[in-house]
Amino acid sequence: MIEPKFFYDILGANGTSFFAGVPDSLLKNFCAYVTDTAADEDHFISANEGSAVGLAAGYHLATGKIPMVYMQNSGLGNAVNPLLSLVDPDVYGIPLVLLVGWRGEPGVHDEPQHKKQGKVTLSLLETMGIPFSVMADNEADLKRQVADCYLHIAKNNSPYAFVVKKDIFAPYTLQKKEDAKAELGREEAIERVLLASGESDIFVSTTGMASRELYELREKHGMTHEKDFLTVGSMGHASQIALSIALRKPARQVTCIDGDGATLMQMGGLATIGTRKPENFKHIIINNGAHDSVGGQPTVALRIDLPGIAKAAGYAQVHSVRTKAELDSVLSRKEKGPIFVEVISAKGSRKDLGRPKESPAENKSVLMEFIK
Ligand SMILES: Cc1ncc(C[n+]2csc(CCOP(=O)(O)OP(=O)(O)O)c2C)c(N)n1
Repeated sequence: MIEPKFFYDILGANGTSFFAGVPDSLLKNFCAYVTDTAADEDHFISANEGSAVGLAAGYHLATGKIPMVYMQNSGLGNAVNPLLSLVDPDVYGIPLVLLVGWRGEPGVHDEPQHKKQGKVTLSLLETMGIPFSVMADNEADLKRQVADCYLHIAKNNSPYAFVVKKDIFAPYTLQKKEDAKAELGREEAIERVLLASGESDIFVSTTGMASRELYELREKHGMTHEKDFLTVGSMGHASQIALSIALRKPARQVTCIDGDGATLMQMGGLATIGTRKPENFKHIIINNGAHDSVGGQPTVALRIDLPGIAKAAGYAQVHSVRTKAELDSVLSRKEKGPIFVEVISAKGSRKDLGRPKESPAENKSVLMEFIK
């Protein structure tokens, strides 16, 4: 195993002290160490992985130094465009170190949404012409890999990636915790929304714990699962899936259960919802100010006015609630949508939280049957 401090320090010895990225569960110990250690101006938990590449590029332009961009491999898709049209040596040639968590590594059990991405991660890097090492699990080999990385960067002015398998980084617990003072936890908030819903309502839930909790809550209350689309991958896109269903099925109520990290990641989607104005659309944002599902690293969502943004984007009704009573009161109103409800929530989840038993393809077919 590699101590986060060891890797952080050898990067520093090579002149890398700027970090931008979106957290990942496989990188969570390293990300937490960076969050606690790097100065605020040297660490950006960015809206999405493409923006992290942009931030890193600007940092390099301003300082001449080599930044690091970290992400889960599912974020490679968000980063492909700036990697190929901005930092690539065929374009501007901007050096950077990439750190990519390898979910879905072939032969290692993982969730269905990671399977395809895991299979193509190395070949995707090869196709993009980004040299990489699968990160060593011992310090001596890692030192050699780091030396190769900076030699390559010095010669080619281009990115170099470390691909990180499961359990490579030694444990590190995040010290800088920004907890929202909140009465509700995410699961409790979802439960109240679920219990206030009608028989024919459709739910689309976001990536991470929220979808697992919605699934378990259906079981707890003896309900079936055909009303829910669990957006297990595609972080940030649940609201657009929900919007499109709402527009095609105006007689049904559609509720999107979203996260603050996911909302920030694809915030432009709020403008599409606000201008299409589906009256049957309710957008519930569980704002715990964190990427809770992958280690609890902070987002900026508790420092901005999300309902204000939704209002300006054209939502018909916007609310922000902090208590069970406030949430129940908002849910009981008969308002026309699109409705935006920010639920300020505490971080954390049950330790024994399960996972959906059906495959994504099964989820899709029962939902389509229900919608028909
Ligand atoms: C494109 C992409 N980047 C990163 C991830 C890893 N990831 C899964 S869940 C999650 C956090 C989501 O945060 P938020 O939407 O605030 O929900 P919370 O976990 O706090 O409930 C992240 C970063 C991912 N699945 N996809």
